[in-house]
Amino acid sequence: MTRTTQQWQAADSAHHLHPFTDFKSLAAKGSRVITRGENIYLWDSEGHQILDAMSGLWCVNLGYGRQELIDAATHQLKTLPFYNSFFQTTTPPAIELAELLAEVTPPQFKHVFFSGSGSEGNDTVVRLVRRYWDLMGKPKRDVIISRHNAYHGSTMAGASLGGMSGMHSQGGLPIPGIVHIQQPFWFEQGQGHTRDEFGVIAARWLEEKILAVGADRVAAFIGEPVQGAGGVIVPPDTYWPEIQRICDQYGILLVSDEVICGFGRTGRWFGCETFGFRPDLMTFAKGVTSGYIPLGGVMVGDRVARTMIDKGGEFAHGYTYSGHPVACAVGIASIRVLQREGLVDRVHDELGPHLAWHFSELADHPLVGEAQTCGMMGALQLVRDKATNAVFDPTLEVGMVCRGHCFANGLIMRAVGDRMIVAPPLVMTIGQLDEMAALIRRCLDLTLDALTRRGWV
Ligand code: PXG
Repeated sequence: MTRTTQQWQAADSAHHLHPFTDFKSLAAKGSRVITRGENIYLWDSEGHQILDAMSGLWCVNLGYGRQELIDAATHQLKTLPFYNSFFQTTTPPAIELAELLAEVTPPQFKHVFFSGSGSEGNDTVVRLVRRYWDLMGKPKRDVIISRHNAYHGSTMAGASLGGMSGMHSQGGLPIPGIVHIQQPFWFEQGQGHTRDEFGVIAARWLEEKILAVGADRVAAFIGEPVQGAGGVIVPPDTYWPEIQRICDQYGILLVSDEVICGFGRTGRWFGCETFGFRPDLMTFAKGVTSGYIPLGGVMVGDRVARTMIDKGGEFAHGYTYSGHPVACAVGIASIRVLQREGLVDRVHDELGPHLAWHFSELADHPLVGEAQTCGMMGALQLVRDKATNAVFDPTLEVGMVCRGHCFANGLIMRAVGDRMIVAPPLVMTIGQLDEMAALIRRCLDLTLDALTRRGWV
């Protein structure tokens, strides 16, 4: 059924509560209705074409309309649309995807526990970590350390692991046993040090927290290799190796949340490979199916898997959709496309460097104080005064002004505060990257004009 935009919007605001949304202000304004996607472009209900520089929500890494993924889902829907993996049963797609994940992940990973999303995957992480230490005879080791401005999902455990103050203030979070340290955000906290010096300083905050909590109480540390929703915060090269050293020294489990960084986004299969650390557990979602269907999970490294398998006893945890056959079939198809088209190497050798080059050019723009990229993700920090890196008053919401110009000019770019971020599909051509960079520059210029007119710069 075709409806006008206004009709869609009226029905939407009458019945649909959107995630992370002020329902009152959205109802007054009306949603943008996205009706179609092809390759890296979307179309809205007004017929506008939009370049999707966020890959949906960091997930449509292979672009829209991939026939291989559609065929895999269709075939599986016809053959067996659902069966569970409880009660000693399984299905061929779940087995084959588990096998394939063991092949493409680092060598310590031979086992996977499936979930339906990244948030659920991180709930599973909390359960696995605590079960592991119980089995090791150390049930008091139950504290998990995470970071402020981390994003690990929106379930009670996911939001607790995350470090978003706005989420913690609603609903009495974090849950007990989860504590946070500061993030490795050089622009905000490290100026005055070199990036490399700051990386070590930021990692040592973990050691300080371990000593404050008590080393015999700490179960695990969790982090995103690059913080995504927090604003594409690329840590200094020295950060993760020092985190690894500290986790090793205190025997703490290291968890890499690869929901955004996994499956090629950083130019290696997983972000931990780009940054040189060796996690015990790895959460994934999004890119595993290129976002075509919900699927997530946790890769369980030998240290934890062997303990759970060898010691035995039921792990009392699981979801109806753990190992959903249709989702797993799409996961298999999507990993096969990444392999067949050599997309991970292409991000590493060609697309990532080209994006980095564009961002280094954009760094000259008067509004840009810092430009960072890692593989196919990038951030532009907007500043009021380029010479001093003075930032804008946050209440001005300058990032939202810029995002408004992007929306109006056919570009989807996210604003996290005054940090403008992209995570484009991994299938982009060089020409499409050039087109995206030209749009970004135009939107920065329009933003500068608007801010100048308002007297804010
Ligand atoms: N971990 C990380 C690192 C994520 O980025 C999740 C876990 C949770 O995944 P699910 O599938 O439960 O949503 C995420 C999700 C944003 C934004 O505004 C980012 C995410 C989700 C929604 C919005 O950038 N990341």
